[in-house]
Amino acid sequence: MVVAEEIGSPLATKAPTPEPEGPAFSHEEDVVTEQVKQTVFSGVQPSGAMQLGGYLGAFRNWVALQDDDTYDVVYCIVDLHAMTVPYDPVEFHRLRLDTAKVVLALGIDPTRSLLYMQSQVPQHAELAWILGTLTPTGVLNRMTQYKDKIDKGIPSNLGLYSYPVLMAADILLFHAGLVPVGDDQKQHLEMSRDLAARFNNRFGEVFPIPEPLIPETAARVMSLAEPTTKMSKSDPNPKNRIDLHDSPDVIRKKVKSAVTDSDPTVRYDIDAKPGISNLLEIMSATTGRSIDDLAAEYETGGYGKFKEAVAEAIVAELAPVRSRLQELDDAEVARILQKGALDARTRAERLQQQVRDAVGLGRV
Ligand code: AQP
Repeated sequence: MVVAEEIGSPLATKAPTPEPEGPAFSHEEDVVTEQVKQTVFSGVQPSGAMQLGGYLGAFRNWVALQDDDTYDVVYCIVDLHAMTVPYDPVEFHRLRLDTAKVVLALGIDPTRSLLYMQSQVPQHAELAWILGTLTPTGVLNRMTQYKDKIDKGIPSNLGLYSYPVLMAADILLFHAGLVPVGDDQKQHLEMSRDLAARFNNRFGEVFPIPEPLIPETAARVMSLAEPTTKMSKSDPNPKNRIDLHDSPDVIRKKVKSAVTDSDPTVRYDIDAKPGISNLLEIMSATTGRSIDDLAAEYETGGYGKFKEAVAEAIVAELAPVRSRLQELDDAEVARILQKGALDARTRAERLQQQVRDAVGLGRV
């Protein structure tokens, strides 16, 4: 994981100076430019309404990296991943568009970021197949997210089992060197690094070894009602999370009912006070103030006053996203995605040809 100075977001940790990795391709004109930028890749599943955990763990960094012109940024709605758990096709269609809309409302600007839908770029699936031939099943058997989902009763299937291989393909397809993600994706990222190295060892240097970019604060935001489990958009209880669509009043109600403990002191102690520690992390990430500073201010004032302050910090942080969401219309979002898919396919095809040549699948 890379850690260095800030890059615009109070959460962001920064990669070392980007290393040249060959020419960068402009996704707008499909021409080779002289500029050498490090590629950033990240994705979000359209598996539910986007939530505060993903926002603090990953999406704020998406925007910070876009706004830093040292980087060439590629963001993807990873809809193929979302098909690995049971879903309703009609609802899924709506969620795919809604997820893209929220990504745009976060501040992702399609003139500066390549934004597209994974299923519209078939090279993702092709590279996943090739990487799958390099993946020992023993490695997949150790993936905790797969085991957690099976333990929750999600039916096992090959797609869910090989999810991290497709994720590695997503990252490596555009030769990404930096991947902004939350802490829950650490193990999958490690596997992407391993697969890049295996590929390079076997077929020659093609892929950079990607680094995760994980924030120091709020890297794993916990559920409000069950603070020992991760806040998740597919959690069936909506009170467990703050959705990025939630109104200020709903946010206030959810924070007010967040589970805490019976000792009314506000202090950071993950084991003894997981609920309060989670709220402290959220407030620190949304205000930019340190946890120690916040704990000192709210230590003796009671939980009610502290929760009110946490809710107001979240409301203020999400206000710009909320107002941009109201301005975007579906037709404009669809147009952006169509253009993004076209640019992504062109760029992916060029890079994927290097992979085909390396593995012996070159043109005949
Ligand atoms: N609670 C969280 N804290 C910090 N980061 C988080 N992320 C998700 N939840 C938290 C990060 O958000 C990015 C997008 O994640 P995703 O939607 O593609 O998949 P996920 O990690 O599986 O997120 P969810 O909300 O838990 O989705 P479901 O419920 O569908 O499994 C990732 O970078 C993730 O780390």
